[in-house]
Amino acid sequence: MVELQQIEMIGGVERLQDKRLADALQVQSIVLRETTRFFHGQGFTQLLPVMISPITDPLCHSVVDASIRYGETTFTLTKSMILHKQLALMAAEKIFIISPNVRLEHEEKASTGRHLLEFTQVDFEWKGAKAPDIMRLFENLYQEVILAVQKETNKPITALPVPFKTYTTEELMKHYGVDWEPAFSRSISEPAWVLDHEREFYDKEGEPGHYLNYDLIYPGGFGEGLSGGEREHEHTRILMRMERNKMDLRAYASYIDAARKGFLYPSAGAGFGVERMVRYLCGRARIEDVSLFPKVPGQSAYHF
Ligand code: ASN
Repeated sequence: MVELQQIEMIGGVERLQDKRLADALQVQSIVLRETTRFFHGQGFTQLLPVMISPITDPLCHSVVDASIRYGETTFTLTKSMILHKQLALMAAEKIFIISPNVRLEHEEKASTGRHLLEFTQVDFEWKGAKAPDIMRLFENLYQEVILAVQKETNKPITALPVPFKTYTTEELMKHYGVDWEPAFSRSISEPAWVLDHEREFYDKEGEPGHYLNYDLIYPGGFGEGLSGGEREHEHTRILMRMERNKMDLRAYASYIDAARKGFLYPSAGAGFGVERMVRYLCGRARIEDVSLFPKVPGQSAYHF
């Protein structure tokens, strides 16, 4: 018979009674409530999340495969809903999803303090929008979240001056080197935008070698909290960008076909990590400190 009391649990089940976790849960609840209210107020339609699909975000870094074979189909767990967001714009012009994502990160990501194998992002997309539309939209959402958290908790956070300052990856690399993010995040005292990242095929290229995308970086070493961009939507551009990123085109045949038929539209959007925002607002050292059932890269024995 299994001696239940002898099973050792990561962090111990007692941590669920930690007052700081209850505090984070309250902040998370406010973030989700205010976000939902905000997007509905701005005329966005809320979608249900997609959790399995033959296609998902290819990401620009490697993770452990998370696929499930079912009959003739190989489903993969959603890494982000970016491709489904683009397709969903056929059904509604402005959309958002509170979207569970699974990214089985390799062990080296454990040291960042901001990666979980399973996390939730608020993912949104707006047909016909440009980068500044999304940046201003998020700043407004962020201010409303801050006001609510201030009012309902004792957190010493203040409303922030907007628009946030904007930098480019080019200038930050000159100043801090290729791995600019940690030092830059520690050097700022308010969130800031960083433009022009070379990454996945779907972020639109403007001038050759320059990308119409943006990340939001939290201050104090909390690092990246949102990423997004204007999107490639034309068939030939998508093929060219996928080939350049050495992607397996056969795996994305249905998406490429939708683009060929003209079903993808110009759009822009972004996604912000819920746990990362809560960690920043609560000032906690690591992302698992704000998660009830965290899955941390590199750990392997889980009970919940
Ligand atoms: N949600 C992001 C976006 O909209 C994509 C991602 O999470 N990788 O660009």
